[in-house]
Amino acid sequence: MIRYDSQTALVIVDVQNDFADPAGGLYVGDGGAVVPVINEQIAAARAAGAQVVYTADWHPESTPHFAKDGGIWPVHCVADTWGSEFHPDLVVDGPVVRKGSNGEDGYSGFSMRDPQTEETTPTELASMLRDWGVSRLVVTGLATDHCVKATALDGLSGGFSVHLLRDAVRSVDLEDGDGQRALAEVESAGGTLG
Ligand code: VGL
Ligand code: ZN
Repeated sequence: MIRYDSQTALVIVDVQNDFADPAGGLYVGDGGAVVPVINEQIAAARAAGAQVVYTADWHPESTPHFAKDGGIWPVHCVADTWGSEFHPDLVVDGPVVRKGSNGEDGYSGFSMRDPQTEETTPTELASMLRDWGVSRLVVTGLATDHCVKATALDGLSGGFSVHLLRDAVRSVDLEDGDGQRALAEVESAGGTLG
């Protein structure tokens, strides 16, 4: 069991229908399996006085993030659609950080990248965590090889310690092994896996 305390935040990355439901626009194989695992973690975190925060991929209808507009991804997580809603079984008990609403295509919960200028701007996540006095993150969600990885790596470079919960993540695996490589990258950047 993971240790939670008041200086720890459980970060739940993008557990949205488009990733977690087989009918979703960018279904991550077995994505829905993370939901009960994450719900247990939410209960444990709350019982120990830890913080719980969610990120949501949140795109306009057209964005260079999407293949139809010059990017690489099928349409997913368009703002205020079924696909951008959280999985219906996910317990939502904490603030939500939305990313991508202006067409940005960053993956991290901490920052957004303007695809035209490549300029990166922070989301409210880091300041929220600092206001709470959080120093340690437990990172979960979808997808291991994109938003989970980017959020974990940004957390580490932002000075947080990061624990990634293997049972509570799943990967897209555009290329075989992407998920495994992402875990290795997080570990070699100083994160722990468990
Ligand atoms: C994600 C691909 C595109 C993710 C978001 O949440 O991991 N992956 N947009
Ligand atoms: Zn996206």
